[in-house]
Amino acid sequence: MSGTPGLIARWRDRLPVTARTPLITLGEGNTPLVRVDRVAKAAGLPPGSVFVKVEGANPTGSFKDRGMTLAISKAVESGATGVLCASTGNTSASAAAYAARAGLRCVVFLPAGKVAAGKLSQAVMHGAEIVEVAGNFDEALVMAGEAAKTKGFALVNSSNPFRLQGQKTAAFEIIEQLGRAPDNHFIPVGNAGNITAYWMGYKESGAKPRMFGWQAAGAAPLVSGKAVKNPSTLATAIRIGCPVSWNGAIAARDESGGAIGKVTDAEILAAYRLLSSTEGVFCEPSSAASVAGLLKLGRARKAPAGLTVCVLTGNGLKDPGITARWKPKIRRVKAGGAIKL
Ligand code: AN7
Repeated sequence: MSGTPGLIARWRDRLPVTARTPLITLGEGNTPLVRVDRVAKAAGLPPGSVFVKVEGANPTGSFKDRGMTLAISKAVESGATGVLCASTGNTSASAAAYAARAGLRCVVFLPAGKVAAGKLSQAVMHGAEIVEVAGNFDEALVMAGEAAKTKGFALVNSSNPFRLQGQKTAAFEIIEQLGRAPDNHFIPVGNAGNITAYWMGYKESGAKPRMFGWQAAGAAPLVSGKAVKNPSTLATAIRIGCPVSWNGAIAARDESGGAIGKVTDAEILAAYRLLSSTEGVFCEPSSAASVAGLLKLGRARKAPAGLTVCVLTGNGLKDPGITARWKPKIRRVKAGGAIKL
C-alpha cells in the first residue's frame, strides 16, 4: 500500500507513462458526481437528468490536479529541476503543490490583483516563487513561455500535452459513474484546455456527448470569434482573452454538435448561489458558469433533453472575497443567553 493511488495508477494504460515514470500524486481524481434535481427543475428538466462533477474535491481544490500529476511526473522523468506557469490562480496552486512534493522549483506568473485569495495562499504556502505581472493572464502567459526557455525548466500550462492527457480522465470517470456516457456536457471555458481534454477523453471512450462550453460575457473570445484585449469578469479564473486551445474548443463544439455561449456575471452568481443554497454544493464562481449556461438555455426553453453533466471546476473556498457580496443576518448575543428560533 502506498496511499490513495491517484489517477495515473487508475488509468495508466490510457496515459503516456512507462514503468520509469515517477508517480507524483496526491490521490487526485475519483471526484463525486452529484445528482442535482433543484438545478434540473430550474432548467425545466426532469428529476435525475442533471449531475454535477465536483472537481473542487481534488487535492488542491480544482480540476487542475488531474493534469498536474501527469505534467509534474513527466517533468521529473525528463530531468527538469523546475516548473513554471502563468495562471489565473488554480494552475499555480496545483503546480505549487505538486512541485513541492517533487522537490522542484516552481515559478508562477500571476496577473496582479486578479487572483482569488485562497489560490494565492496556496501558492505561498507550497513555496512557489511568485512573479506578479502588471497585466492580464494572456500577457503573463507570454512571459512564462519566454522564461520556460531557461535550462532545466518545464512549462506546465495546458500547452503542455501531458496536462490535457491527465485531464481527459475526468471523462472516463463520468462514464463509469453514470454507467454510460452523458448526452450533454456543460463546462466553463477559459483557456479552453479542459473542454479539449474532455472531448479527447469522450472520443477515446467511443462517446459523443454534445459539448456546451460557457465563457464569461466580458471574456468571451470563442463566442465573438476574436481575441478580447481587456477581459473583464468577477469569475477571475476564466478572465482570459485569447485561449491557447482555441482550435480544440471549436473542434469539440463542431464535432459534437454542441455550442459555445456566454453568461453574464449576474447569471454566474445566480447559479453559484442556487448550487450552494439549494444543493449544498459550493463551487467557485467561474465553475458555476456551466450551470449558468444550462439555466440560460432553460429560460429560453432550449435546455437539451437527455442526461446532462455540468463540470464544477473549482472549490468555493478558493474565493472567499466573493461571498462578501451576501450580507448574512447574524444575531449577536451574550454567551449563555436564551435564543428564540
Ligand atoms: C475554476 O489557473 O486558466 O478552459 O490559470 O480555474 O481549461 O482554461 C484556470 C482555468 C475553469 C477554465 N474553471 O479552464 C489557470 C486557469 C476554473 C479554472 C477554468 C479555470 P480552461
